[in-house]
Amino acid sequence: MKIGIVLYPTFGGSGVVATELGKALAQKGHEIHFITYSQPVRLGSFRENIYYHEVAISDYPLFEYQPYETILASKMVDVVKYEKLDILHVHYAIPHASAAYMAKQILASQGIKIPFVTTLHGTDITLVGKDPSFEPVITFCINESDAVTAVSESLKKDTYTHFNTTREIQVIPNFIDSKEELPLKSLEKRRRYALDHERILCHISNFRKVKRVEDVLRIFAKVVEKIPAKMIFAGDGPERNNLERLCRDLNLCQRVIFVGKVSDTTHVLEMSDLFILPSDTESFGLAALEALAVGVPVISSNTGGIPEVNVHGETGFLSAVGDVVDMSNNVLELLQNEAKFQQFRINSLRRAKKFSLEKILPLYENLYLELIG
Ligand code: GMT
Repeated sequence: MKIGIVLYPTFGGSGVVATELGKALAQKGHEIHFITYSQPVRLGSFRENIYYHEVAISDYPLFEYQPYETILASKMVDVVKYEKLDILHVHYAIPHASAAYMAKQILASQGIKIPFVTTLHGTDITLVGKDPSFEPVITFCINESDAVTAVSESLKKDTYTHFNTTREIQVIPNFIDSKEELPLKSLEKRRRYALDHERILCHISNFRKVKRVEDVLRIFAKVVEKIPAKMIFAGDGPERNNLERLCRDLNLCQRVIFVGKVSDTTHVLEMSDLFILPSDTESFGLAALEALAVGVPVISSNTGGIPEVNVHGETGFLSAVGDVVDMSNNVLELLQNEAKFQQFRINSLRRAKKFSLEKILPLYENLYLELIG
């Protein structure tokens, strides 16, 4: 099949999922055309069957805000028409689904039929999408997409709660290239960040408010009262300054490392003992799945789709949002009981297999085939 994938090229989970999906489909012989405004971070260098079409934003002085959606829709029309695409798959509803709808109508007026799939990722529904300034357009696009998928049961439920739609939404969970065995922890790499007797906790995100990064630090502060440990923060975003300030206030700077944005999170995860994810809302928690896939148990909140990924008492622990005391106790419960910790590591690896690429990829392929007919 010739598939157009529209995505955000940044570090966000939806862009990562879309890029990895395209790469996996290309490896299976499909022709993939990524359409977005800059090279997706996870795309890497040249790959067979993969093409990238940049949506170039022109800077006309009349526009205080550049009409990205219009330029994107025009680009979609062009790519579908001249690359002879069979289907479009847009990740994150805003503004990709409405641009796809517009492109579809333009192409129909020229006698070209193209179905489009919209995958809902989370904040396009739970935070931004339900806002009255977006809601009518998102409702319309959900109803007009040829198929709609959501990355978790929880997100599907939220979509029905927040939008006036009864259309079918298929849950296709996010996926991971799962490993057979626990990776060996590289002592040499680890020693650059921690002493041998210290534990390493990590958090990876875009540091938006919804991630509650300050909770991560408060959990860590309680943990280091009891055991020697280091905290690695990977990623960057609007809350980083506040977080660094809190770090100084809590006198934790010697124990906390900010590595910034990393395109391959495995490097950080493989050095870590536990992953901390105390988010306010999370439709799935791709970062948690990435941790489980390298045998790193997860201490998280119990919000949204996280319980569909992290199993309480098996691959980590779940607590109410904001309950930093419970979360720090859970960290200590695992790190102070070596047998339990090792069992949780094995469970984590096993759990990640439920979301393996081999299981999830055919769900998308079958959906495309159904729509193309
Ligand atoms: O977490 C973010 O703010 C980024 C956002 C995105 O769309 O890039 O992530 C959402 O999609 C991910 C991939 O499906 C999910 O794993 C995240 O849980 C979801 N984020 C939220 O719901 C807050």
